[in-house]
Amino acid sequence: MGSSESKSQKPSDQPGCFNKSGGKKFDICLATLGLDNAGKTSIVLSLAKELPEEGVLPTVGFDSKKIMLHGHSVTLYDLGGGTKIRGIWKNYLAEVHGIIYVVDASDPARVEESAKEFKTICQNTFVHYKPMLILANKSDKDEALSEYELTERMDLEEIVNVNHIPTKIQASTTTTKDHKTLKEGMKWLYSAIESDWETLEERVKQDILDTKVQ
Ligand SMILES: Nc1nc2c(ncn2[C@@H]2O[C@H](COP(=O)(O)OP(=O)(O)OP(=O)(O)O)[C@@H](O)[C@H]2O)c(=O)[nH]1
Ligand SMILES: [Mg+2]
Repeated sequence: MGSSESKSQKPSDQPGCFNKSGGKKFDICLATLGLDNAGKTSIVLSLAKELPEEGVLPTVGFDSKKIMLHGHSVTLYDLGGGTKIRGIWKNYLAEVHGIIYVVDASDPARVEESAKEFKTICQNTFVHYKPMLILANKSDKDEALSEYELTERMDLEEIVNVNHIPTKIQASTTTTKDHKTLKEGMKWLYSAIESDWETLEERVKQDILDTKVQ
């Protein structure tokens, strides 16, 4: 199945919904960013339990998927990472509560390029104070850099600290059936968003208004 088949969906803004545990239901919106071939679509489809065995096609533009996480609705924006598409990333930053930044850890030759795009994203004011999960993807490959190596090579700590971005880096792979590493990363991202929900929700509403007056 090609990634272009999934339909675009925007988060619902219906108030007053409750999850199974009786708590208020969040409509979380996340953007998945990173260079082409990093594994973004594979990750989104893995989380949606829809990863086809035959693999995925490069994303041309924008796709999205809706999943349930801890009883909350999560819309995952899957943005193409090709050089001609990266320019659209910034158009989605205002409306997201958090970001998943995917790096192909098995491709050291492109780490510098990924670090450059990462820095540009982090410097965008719509991203400041929003939780960011960095996935060091393709960790199943022998040549994959470790979380520590990527942190050093991409100067991650300095960039996220300067821009006030709560961050976790997690080695991940879409090749295991249980998707344990992805679930671990998402657990952290969900907790970070949940613990700051009221502020993030207000912030996103304001950021969306700000984009309209710009
Ligand atoms: N070995 C391995 N390969 C992976 C993994 N995740 C994705 N891939 C492969 O990497 C290639 C690119 O994956 P995509 O999910 O299309 O990458 P993308 O980041 O969405 O790329 P664009 O849509 O072009 O931006 C595909 O051949 C995937 O099968 C992983 O964890 N391990
Ligand atoms: Mg893709």
